[in-house]
Amino acid sequence: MSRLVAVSNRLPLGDNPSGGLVVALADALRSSGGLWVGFSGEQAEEPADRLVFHDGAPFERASFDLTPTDYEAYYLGYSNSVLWPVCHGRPDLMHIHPEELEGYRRVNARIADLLVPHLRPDDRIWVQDYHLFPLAAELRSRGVTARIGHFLHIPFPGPSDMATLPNPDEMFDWLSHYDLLGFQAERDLSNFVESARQLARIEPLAEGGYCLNGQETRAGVFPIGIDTAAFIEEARHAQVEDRMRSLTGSEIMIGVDRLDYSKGIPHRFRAFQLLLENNPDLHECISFLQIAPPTREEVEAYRDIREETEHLAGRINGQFATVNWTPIRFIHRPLPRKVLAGLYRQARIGLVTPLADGMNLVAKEFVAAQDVSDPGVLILSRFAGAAETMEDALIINPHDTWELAEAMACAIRMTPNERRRRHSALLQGVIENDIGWWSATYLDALN
Ligand code: ADQ
Repeated sequence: MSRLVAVSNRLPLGDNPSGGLVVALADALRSSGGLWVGFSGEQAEEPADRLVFHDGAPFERASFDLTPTDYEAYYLGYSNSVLWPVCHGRPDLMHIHPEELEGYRRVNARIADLLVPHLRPDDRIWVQDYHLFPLAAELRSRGVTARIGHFLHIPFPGPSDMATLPNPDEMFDWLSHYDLLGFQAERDLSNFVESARQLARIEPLAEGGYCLNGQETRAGVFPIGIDTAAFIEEARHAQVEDRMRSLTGSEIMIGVDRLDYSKGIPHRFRAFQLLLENNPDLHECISFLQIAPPTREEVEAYRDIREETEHLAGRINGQFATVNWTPIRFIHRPLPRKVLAGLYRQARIGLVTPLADGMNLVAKEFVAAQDVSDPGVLILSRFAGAAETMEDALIINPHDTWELAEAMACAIRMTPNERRRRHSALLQGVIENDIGWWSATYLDALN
């Protein structure tokens, strides 16, 4: 079997890295004697001009540092202040700075320079996500002929959002150098084709093939999953922290997200407020636990969302709290996986209400963590990629506060039979399309 080379923005370091993508790639990398390359997370004024190799994993890992200027331009700038908002339908939050686009190009070119000496002609190279769109073009221009695939973890924009980028033409040129483009959902594949039809040159070929700007490529949908078996075990044995036990006096509704404007956290707070306004009988019977560690706080839009959510939670608690009951508990830090798994299992309702989301793994983790004899109910936004395959959730439009509040009430009152029927259908999908299935299916297609 030819060697797999994975490239992602961050290289998972530490002796025992966990997390879905790590598990998926680790399996595939281990069995092919593979190599994983990514950013170390360290900034240095004068980074080494070669990759630094790390021991401690059953495959090779190699990292590079970034200068503070490159980190700002490539990561905070073009990746997270241009591509992220545009791919999540928020071009109004985009900040275009030509020097940041230049930095994004420069970092991708540098990664190609660092990588080329370590490549073999029969490698399969798998590039992850929006930070690295130009990498295939950079590798090809250095003579690399190996197969190169890309997987996009976030949504692909439709033509009107795509047209707001400073460089839509260049984007399609970057994409055209991949042998395989992988998307999370059918929605993304059709956005890609429609955007390319309007903003570039694309002709369909046989079997998922396209001629994009004169280059042959293929595109397909590969919905990512979780390490379901491991998560089920984790939830079964979870020890919920003592200080969390006090919550169990009432039913718990849980939300778990990075604190990001795409996740629709204020929308769920407003719906919860409406639920409490319309259903005084539910006061003191239901608490909302929102776990949302801040991310990317150097970016202004992320500071704004933190302020907005804290303010809303404070207002709702002020309006409804009693001596015995705090309606919303808002935790701003990451929790260990096994604690999360236990909380999911205790919760009566899982709230996953993004305004846009590539897939959303929390929806799958919530389902995997439930006790099959008395499962909780998943409320899922139609704008999460997960909604395409998790039809037995209560599917809602997060912009419609009334509909969302109604779904919360319906979930609280749902009969055990109905909960079990929905959960068992959802669980089957989460088991069948797990993370191992995802990487195997993608790599099969790349082969
Ligand atoms: P994210 O935007 O990070 O991922 P998501 O898919 O929900 O979104 O994954 C988040 C992961 O972080 C989950 O495994 C979750 O358990 C964990 N997490 C979140 N909050 C946590 C907390 N407080 N403590 C501990 N862990 C926490 C991007 C895309 C998604 C896509 C994934 C994978 O935006 O749409 O599903 O990649 O492709």
